[in-house]
Amino acid sequence: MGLKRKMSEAWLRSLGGRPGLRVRWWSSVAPPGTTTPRPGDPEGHPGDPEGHPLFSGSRVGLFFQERPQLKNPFLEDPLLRGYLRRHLPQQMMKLYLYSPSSGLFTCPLAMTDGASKVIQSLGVPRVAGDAYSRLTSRDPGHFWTSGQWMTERKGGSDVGGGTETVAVPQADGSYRLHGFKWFTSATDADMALTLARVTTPDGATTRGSRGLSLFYSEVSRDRDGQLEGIQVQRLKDKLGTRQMPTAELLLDGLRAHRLAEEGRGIASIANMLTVTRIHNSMAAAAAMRRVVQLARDYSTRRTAFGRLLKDHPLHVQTLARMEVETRGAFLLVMDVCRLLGREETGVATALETHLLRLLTPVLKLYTAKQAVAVVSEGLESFGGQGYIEDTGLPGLLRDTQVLSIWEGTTNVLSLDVLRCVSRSSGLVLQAYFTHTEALLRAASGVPSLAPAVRTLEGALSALRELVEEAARRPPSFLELAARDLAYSLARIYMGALLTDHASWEGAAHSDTYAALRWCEQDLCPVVTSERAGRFSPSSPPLDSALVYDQQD
Ligand code: UCC
Repeated sequence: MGLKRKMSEAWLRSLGGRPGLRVRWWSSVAPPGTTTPRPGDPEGHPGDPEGHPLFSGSRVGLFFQERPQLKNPFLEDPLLRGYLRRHLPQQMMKLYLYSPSSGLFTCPLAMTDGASKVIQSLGVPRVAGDAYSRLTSRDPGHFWTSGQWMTERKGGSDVGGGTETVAVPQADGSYRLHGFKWFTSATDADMALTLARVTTPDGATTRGSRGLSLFYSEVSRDRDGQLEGIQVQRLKDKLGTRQMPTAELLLDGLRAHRLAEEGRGIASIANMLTVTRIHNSMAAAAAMRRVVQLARDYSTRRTAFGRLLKDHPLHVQTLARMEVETRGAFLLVMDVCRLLGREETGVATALETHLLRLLTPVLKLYTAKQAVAVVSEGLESFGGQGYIEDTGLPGLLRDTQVLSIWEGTTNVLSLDVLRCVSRSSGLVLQAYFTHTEALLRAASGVPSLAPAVRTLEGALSALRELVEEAARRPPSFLELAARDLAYSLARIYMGALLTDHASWEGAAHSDTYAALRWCEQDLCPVVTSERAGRFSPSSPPLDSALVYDQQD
């Protein structure tokens, strides 16, 4: 008799039950498709043929209620179809539909896209010519995927402080890499872009970001099938994205080629970060759309308290909130894709280039947070079924959680926003204000949108005042304000996009309603927090006292 059963019987005895009583709560789950007769079921039996009471051995299918059905994601997405009718962007739309069904293949695709952009931006150096033709090939036999190995043992945010890998120059102009890459996603890629410190003849390196250079390596095997210059230490045991291998790699003399000027590693790989951050955001918007579609379908099948869920106004209100978030995310992702497309085809104006630089971190940080919240809410809309692995729903949440972590966390990206503001001497913000005002002007002639336009104009002007005031404050003010500032930039811009979309002649009533609903939230949290004193010098010690509270 197993330990579990012994414990169960002891527990039963302690309750006065008889050990022989047939309570089999540890029974295994029945094969998929079988169901248990339920109380009130006219087909049901009061007990099984052996006379055990109803439910004496629980046998369940995957869903007690009808499963939600994933219908055609394109036809079921009026926003997408409307947007396409209006803008018809080529580049990214397929990815939006494909992403949640891709089994995370979109991750290596993101890095492949990013790597080809980096190589292209460097004029396709001869040594990477073949790789470039493979990364951009449509022939599956020729196509390669690329990894991006940036994160080392000391962490992935402070790349300049944490990169220990060294690149030892070789007589033929190539390098040998020695180091430990701690988080390499899509480990099965054919090549990778990575950062390392070039050594001098006596083995010295330059510290910090200025010591980093960009390298390209192919992943190859020797005649015995062993990886050349790479030892896989172990696969990472991750919360989600388990379909895609992530590993710790020891680079043990890996052959590599420097792609850009020495010491320009971060600046050179920045193009890759831009592209993968946009892919990340596309995955976020697509995950939201997927869970909303499933929840919407389920609400037409599931009955509770005598009515379908779709006939419970409170349930539909919750779905409507998810829908508004999803629409805002979608429009922002597509707008940044539009800017990227214009930049890549050489037709972007200076204003659009500045906008792309500012909006990329804003987009990435905001949509990732939205996706976690919306997908979590989505799981809840299935009740207990959303918590059960058989339904496939919990995996959606696990896979979504990574979006706010990799490719720059929310705070790191908030600081990136500040960095690009100061490096551009404020030009990125000027571009933001100019373009947002233009979007609102275009929508201001539509009476039904007037409340949204007014609210957005108010928020924009409050934001402008805060930014002007911030320039007169010490740097610590802006650092504390960074996250709320990024959220404010996102919410106001998304509101302007929703309003603009609703002002289009082909827009539906629901587009107007979505824009109005979006504007019900605090559009400028940075001003709210500032008014509450959250960025004053007295705040950090209070935060510390709260977090590290030593009360007995
Ligand atoms: O997690 C990882 C792998 C996961 C798999 C990815 C798949 C995703 C696909 C999902 C789809 C489903 S990889 C590691 C993730 N780690 C990061 O993303 C790094 C996070 N940290 C940062 O972003 C930091 O801001 C750093 C590392 C860039 C900050 O370093 P520094 O040294 O302080 O950088 P600087 O001094 O600010 O910038 C150095 C240069 C400057 O150029 P110059 O010298 O010309 O002025 C900057 O303007 O780099 C430029 N630069 C940028 N340019 C820095 N950041 C950017 C940027 N974002 N865009 C353009």
